[in-house]
Amino acid sequence: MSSLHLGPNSEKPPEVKGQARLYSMKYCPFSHRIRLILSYKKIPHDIVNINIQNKPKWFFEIYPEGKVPTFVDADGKVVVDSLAIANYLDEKYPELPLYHEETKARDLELLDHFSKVVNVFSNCIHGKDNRPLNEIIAEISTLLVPLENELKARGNVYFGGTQPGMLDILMWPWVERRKSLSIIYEQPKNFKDGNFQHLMKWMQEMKQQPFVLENECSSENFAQLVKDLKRGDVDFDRL
Ligand SMILES: N[C@@H](CCC(=O)N[C@@H](CS)C(=O)NCC(=O)O)C(=O)O
Repeated sequence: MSSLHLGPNSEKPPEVKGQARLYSMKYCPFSHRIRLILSYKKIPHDIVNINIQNKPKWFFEIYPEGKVPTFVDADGKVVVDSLAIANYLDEKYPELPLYHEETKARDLELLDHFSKVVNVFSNCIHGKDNRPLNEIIAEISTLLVPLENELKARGNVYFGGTQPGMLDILMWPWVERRKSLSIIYEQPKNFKDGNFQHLMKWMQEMKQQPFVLENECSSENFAQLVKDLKRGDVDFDRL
């Protein structure tokens, strides 16, 4: 169950005894990572959405930095930051493990590498990158090369093998929002799909996973949110 985005006049929704809770924002890619894991592993939880432009006071009592995702486990333990929450959930719910012993260290290295893509993307959506879109796409493409090579070397559809794993899931929110860049920049993008055959196949397969479909965020809605944020007129519940 997911709520409207709660603001300063809201009251904290009562917790359901024995159930974990994710504080989230519908379009936040970091929160999206955790929603994907909760769905994939079928972990009982509820979702409370936060208006991150105008936060409720009670939310700072849970996490003084006031960021989402914030995960509050059934026993009251608070875990913040998407990678830390993801690792916490994977340890606590080891069914459908998201790492393999042999590839865990490399997965973490590649996740660290992928954070460079996340940074480029963040600069774009926060209006901090004035380069033409094709230059930005060229930089992202260069950053994707080690990921393409890794998929090829692993010889499976997913980084996780025959099923999606941690790297697949934690990268996905930005891949799913990829088309928003040309909408935000109002410029066509020139991404050379042919150089990324394994990633393209991976994307097609990921798209069809039920837990991915359940949590879909369209590039159009995301781009609209970014434009609304820029104008300073955002209604997280309108889209
Ligand atoms: N490193 C954090 C980033 C989380 C983050 O930046 N969340 C944004 C929403 S997408 C947020 O809460 N922004 C509100 C704020 O910074 O006050 C993570 O991986 O969870």
